[in-house]
Amino acid sequence: MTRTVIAHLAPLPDGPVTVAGWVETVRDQKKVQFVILRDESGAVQLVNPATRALELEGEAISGLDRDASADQRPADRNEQEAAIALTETIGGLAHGTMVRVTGELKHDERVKLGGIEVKIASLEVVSEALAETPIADDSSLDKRLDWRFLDLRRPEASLIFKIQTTFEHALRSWWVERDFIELHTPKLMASASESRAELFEMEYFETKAYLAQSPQFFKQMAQPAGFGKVFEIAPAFRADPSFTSRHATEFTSIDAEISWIDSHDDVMAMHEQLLAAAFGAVVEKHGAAIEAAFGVELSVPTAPFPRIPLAEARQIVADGGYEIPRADGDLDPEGERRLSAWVKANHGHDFVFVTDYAIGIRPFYHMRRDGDPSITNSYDLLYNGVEISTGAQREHRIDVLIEQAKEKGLEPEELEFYLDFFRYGVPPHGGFGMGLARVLMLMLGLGSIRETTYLFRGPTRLLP
Ligand code: AMO
Repeated sequence: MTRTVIAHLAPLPDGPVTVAGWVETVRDQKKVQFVILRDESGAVQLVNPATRALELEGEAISGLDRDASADQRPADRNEQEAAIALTETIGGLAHGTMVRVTGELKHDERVKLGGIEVKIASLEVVSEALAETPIADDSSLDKRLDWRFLDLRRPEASLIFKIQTTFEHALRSWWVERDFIELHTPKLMASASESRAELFEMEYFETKAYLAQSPQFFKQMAQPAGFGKVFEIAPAFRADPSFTSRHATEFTSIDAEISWIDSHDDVMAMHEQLLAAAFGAVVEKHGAAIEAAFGVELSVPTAPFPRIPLAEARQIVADGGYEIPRADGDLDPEGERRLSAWVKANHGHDFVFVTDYAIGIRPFYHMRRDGDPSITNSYDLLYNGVEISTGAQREHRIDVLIEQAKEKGLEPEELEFYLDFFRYGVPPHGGFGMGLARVLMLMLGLGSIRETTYLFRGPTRLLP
């Protein structure tokens, strides 16, 4: 009989079904055994009735007919022995054991778990689990990550990745419907793209290679290539030795880049519409489950998102009684939190674009403001108190670009391949990069991107 996933049982009429999954709990009562079986879609109660009575009777008959061949025994005795075997098997099931069960589906309002249960006719142990589970509900995050495949069996954990799937699908759909081209850019590079710090270097035959910190150069290359609008969702690598809740050494970067913009305003407009659509899809599909699992009433952000120039943002934070300690003028994490709280209180919004970053804290490829070259045409996007994205208009004028690279201490010779992109005609363009795990962490009110990354990579974690 073909397997029915548990979530599809409820609409079926009473009758025979086959389900498969892992044993969550076994409740072995005097006269009846209950098994909670879970699969990727949900959990269902299985029941094995009148088991103890059969077992007692079974003890009485054991020894009498056990030696007789099966076809010589009365049919009901064979049935009894099968029932005893089933009872023993269920009694010995360890948490996590994978089983396949055939039985009778029955709708019964009294059953707390979904108002259905399956009366077990046969149960096959497909893959046994060791009796001792190495993690428990109160295990530390680090211990849970050591046993990530078991940790992910928690329904709230798999829900995160169902949400991630919906979110990414919605991003892609939004882009595809608007004729963006999807890129897959190389993650092995001959140079740094963001900064020399945080760069993973590796042997590459006779030379050195670096792991891509961002698809920055290659998504920009699509502009002189005439692609118009592009996106990529792919890994990025940063040799960042920090142990914060928001940094990983490998993360999934969501990137977009568009041609023929007038300024970074056009990038922000695309960015906020994209997010509104993707959050809409998540709320529609998972809103109720998110509230049940994480206690978060997720709302769809309305465009336009508030926009606040960095200098003003600093003033707001200072007026709130917090002195940002960073000498470079950027917001620190506490400053980001306070600014977001202010925006929530005054604009009722979970998102805020912080704009007009000074050139000192932005990379060489950001375009500087016409009429005020101390400021870049760039922004950071904060969501619930944390930076999730950086975006900007790019400098596309080759002579200006070379000057800015030199000013930042970069060797134009090392960047020749990139600079060539700007020598044969290139439209004005801009885009953003956004960390997937950060968006999910903040969306679900979780404490770390380790929870929202399938397999986290950090300075001391390469396993599993
Ligand atoms: P930036 O370096 O700000 O910009 O990165 C963009 C976004 O990527 C995420 N992110 C990270 N997530 C987890 N761990 C990390 N170590 C990490 N580093 C960055 C953050 C961040 O906001 N090329 C530019 C983007 C652009 O201008 O298009 C860039 O990479 O969410």
